[in-house]
Amino acid sequence: MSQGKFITIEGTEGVGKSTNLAFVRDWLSGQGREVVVTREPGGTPLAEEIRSLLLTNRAEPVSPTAELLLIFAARAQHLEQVVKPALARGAWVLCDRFTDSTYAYQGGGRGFDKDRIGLLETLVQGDLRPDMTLILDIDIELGLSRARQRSEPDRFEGETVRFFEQVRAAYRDLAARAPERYAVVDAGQPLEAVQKDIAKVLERLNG
Ligand code: T5A
Repeated sequence: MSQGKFITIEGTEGVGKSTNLAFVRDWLSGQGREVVVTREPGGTPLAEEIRSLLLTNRAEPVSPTAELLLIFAARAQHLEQVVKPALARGAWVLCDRFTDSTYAYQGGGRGFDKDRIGLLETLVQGDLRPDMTLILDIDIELGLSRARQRSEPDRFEGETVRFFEQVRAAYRDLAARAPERYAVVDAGQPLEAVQKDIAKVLERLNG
């Protein structure tokens, strides 16, 4: 049985990850793949509890180091319980956010040094990295307005536009450094055009 592929979808708030995740899942299933859809932080009962700790608005300031460690604690659980077993049995894993979010939000947004994040990445993941990462890119104000129409802001969505500009710049930097792994799609377009572009990227992956 060959190992499955690990695909991640990334982007700033309200960029359309959930909407397009369903499109990618259906596209891959249509190719006869077993697809496991999951998300970070989360994906297992314990990791979902950590997610809610991270996203809940609270009066107590959250230490950026505590935030970073909680994210990697959830990731360790998710990898062992869901991602690795699925890949090992030949399924394709489609994950809403992964470690690129950590480089973008905790690195770009909070200012954590990339090398420190890299140490935790190696500790938790060993050499496991996504085979392909789709970055949905959007004007920050447009994404936030879409996200806010849908629900009340969580702890991250309450951050400043400047914070999200840094997150967006960090994603672009990741993509520029390893163009073979990343595909950046303009998510400010109408949904049909976004999905047309995503399908082109998936065709490449399939071939
Ligand atoms: N986080 C996470 C870290 O800081 N570090 C980490 O390592 C990790 C893993 C998780 C938070 O955790 C942080 C980052 C995040 O703040 P999340 O729920 O994964 O949060 O992320 P959000 O960005 O908050 O996800 P959302 O569910 O809010 O946004 P989506 O999934 O990007 O957007 P979606 O698909 O729900 O779309 C938003 C709205 O826009 C519409 C949709 O219908 C929907 O109403 N829409 C469009 N409208 C017009 N044109 C299009 N092209 C559209 N596409 C979607």
